[in-house]
Amino acid sequence: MADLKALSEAVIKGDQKTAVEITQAAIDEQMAPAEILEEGLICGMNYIGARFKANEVYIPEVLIAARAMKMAMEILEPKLAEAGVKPLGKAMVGTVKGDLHDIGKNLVIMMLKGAGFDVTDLGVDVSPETFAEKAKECGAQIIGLSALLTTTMPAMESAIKGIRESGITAKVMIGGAPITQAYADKIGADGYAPDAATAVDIAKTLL
Ligand code: B1M
Repeated sequence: MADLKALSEAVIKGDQKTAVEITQAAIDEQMAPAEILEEGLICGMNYIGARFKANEVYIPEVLIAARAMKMAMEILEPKLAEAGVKPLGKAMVGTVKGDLHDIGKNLVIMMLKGAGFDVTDLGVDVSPETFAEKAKECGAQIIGLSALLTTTMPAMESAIKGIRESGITAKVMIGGAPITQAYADKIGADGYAPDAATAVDIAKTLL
């Protein structure tokens, strides 16, 4: 049986090959994609995050762990998406201007896809204008904004302002490590989620 603890360890070590192999083995064994994600990949990345915060590992270690997680995600993502029976709604998600963190955003996207949402990934460093333009283009019902830096939190407020001024009626959901419900209320977001799993619940209530 595929060992999810070993998968976490492969992410922690930045061992792409093993991370992909165990993920594939778990998929082949019909393990639930959400379990592979939560107990294997997210668990490993959270550990690296805590050690980075404690200055026990540095940016290169974090980057190789993030790369291993991304490689494994590439094969897991279609399985998460397959779990959705039919699109629940249309969403688009991006990391706000000035912010290059995308691991959490990608998890939110994968979980939304897994829950059956049709999701457009806007990438990172997304300007308020781009959020508004793309929402019009793809007809998103939910626009997700992610920020990981206290310095990029204000870009969320600018994005919401730009979206509202463009007459777009889509609901805006925000999240990211420094974000709180109080901040979401302050800047006029329609929803806030502390993690990717809750993001799915909130997105469903916003439809
Ligand atoms: Co950066 N970084 N980083 N970093 N980094 C943090 C965020 C930091 C807390 C580390 C620290 O100092 N302790 C700190 C921010 C401090 C602050 O602002 N208060 C920090 C810093 C300072 C920086 C740089 C400025 C460092 C430097 O260059 N001096 C720089 C900034 C670059 C930039 O963006 N302009 C930088 C760079 C980097 C790397 C490139 C090395 C790398 C990013 C790789 C990548 O994303 N491709 C990196 C990483 C990996 C981290 C940490 C270690 C981990 C972040 C992560 O991926 N966590 C992070 C420390 C930490 O969090 N402990 C840190 C795992 C991920 C699953 O969690 O993204 O929180 P998270 O997402 C969660 C929830 O927040 C939520 O769901 C996700 C899953 O459950 N969520 C949403 C996220 N978005 C959501 C959206 C939603 C709903 C929920 O709705 C739409």
